[in-house]
Amino acid sequence: MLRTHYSDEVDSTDYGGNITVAGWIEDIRNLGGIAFVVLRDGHGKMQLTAIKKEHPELFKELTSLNRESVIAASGTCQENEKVMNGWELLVEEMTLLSHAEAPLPMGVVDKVNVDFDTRLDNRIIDLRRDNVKAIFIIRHSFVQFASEYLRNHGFTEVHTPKISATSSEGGTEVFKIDYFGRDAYLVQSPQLYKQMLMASGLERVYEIAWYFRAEEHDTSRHLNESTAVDIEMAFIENEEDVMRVAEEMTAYAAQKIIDENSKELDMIKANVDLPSPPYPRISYDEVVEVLQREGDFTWGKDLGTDEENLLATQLEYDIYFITDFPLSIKPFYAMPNGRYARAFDLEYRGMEITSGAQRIHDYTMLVERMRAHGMNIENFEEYLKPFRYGMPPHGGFGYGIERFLMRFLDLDNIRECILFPRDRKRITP
Ligand code: AMO
Repeated sequence: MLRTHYSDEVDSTDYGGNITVAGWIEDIRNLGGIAFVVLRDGHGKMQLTAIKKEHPELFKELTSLNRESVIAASGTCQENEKVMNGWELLVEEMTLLSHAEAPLPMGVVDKVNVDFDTRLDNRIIDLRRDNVKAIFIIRHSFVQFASEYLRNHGFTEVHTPKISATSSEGGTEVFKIDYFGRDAYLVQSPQLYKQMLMASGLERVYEIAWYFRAEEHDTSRHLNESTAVDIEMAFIENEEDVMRVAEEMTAYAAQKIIDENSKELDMIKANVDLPSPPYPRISYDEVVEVLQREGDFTWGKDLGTDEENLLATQLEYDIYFITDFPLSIKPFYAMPNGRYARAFDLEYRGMEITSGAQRIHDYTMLVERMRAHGMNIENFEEYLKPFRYGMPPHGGFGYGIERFLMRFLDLDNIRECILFPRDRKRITP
């Protein structure tokens, strides 16, 4: 390798010895006879010190480099309590690995505000900033800990197709593609596949899934390509069994992030407190009462951003479930319960982060509901087939990863939580 140590690997046993480090030049302070360089690697920062009279050529070369150039540097590791980490590298040799052009399209450490589009246009440089990189380290942890929770509870990770002949969530929000001359769609959710799998004997499955949605909404909470933790579980009694997984998984992952990512959480300065489960359950009818007390709202309408914001001001809960939605506003696969559906949303600080339901497992009832939704049954034969040959009662949820992170980390825009956002205007980088 090009280095012997990361910035955070050096300890007192290295003092006095020769080490090699590598990274990006964040800053150079040339005081004439001595120069201090802040070098940043994937683990943190360190100080390199170059002394002109000892290495005049090296001094000249190093101090003439542009910021963000990539170098490897070797020399004596010297204890120095006055500098960061308690040591500095007295540079004796340097290799320029990659030259950075100047000016940079945006600064890495400068305090000047950069607008969000410039940041996203230069996402790789944006990611060099500690507080931005921290979001993706926490995202990595969330995926790890949510998976850990599910695996510990008998869920098998699966990967289902992202190209399909049919669409699951209906509506116009679907990307159509040309599949060798036939119409196909990018899947909006693994919904149909995870339900089909319930007849396979893989009784509990989860997927870290891509959702592709041709959303009309161009808002701070919608993406056209997003990710979710999707689960499906068989032999449930009702949706309550599914809600328990959603809340326990949330609490487990949040606590593990708090325990293991304190450095990154400090960089983001987020208020990550979450109450312990069980989270409150509030029925749609109760929510409607609150909304009607505060303004006009008709029973049977879906909840939009305005309603969610209003509820956040009226209900004292940070996180809660809305249950028992009207059947008419939930997808065809939701299990009916009179005029209600056995479906729920998980609301976190005024935004839906998850929705789920007990599903219909009876073939005849499912076909009837699909017809009621105006669907062409012929297009769904493959989905329906497993329902004819032994389908247990089941349910599941889709849990938006970016939505969760946005709320957990107190971020204003969902685009902060995905590396390369896709929205109505953005398809690059
Ligand atoms: P739903 O459509 O509610 O349900 O999606 C589930 C969750 O995925 C996230 N999400 C999004 N995040 C960002 N941008 C989007 N455009 C977007 N669309 C959805 C949200 C949402 O709560 N098949 C069902 C789930 C199920 O019942 O299992 C479904 O897709 O956090």
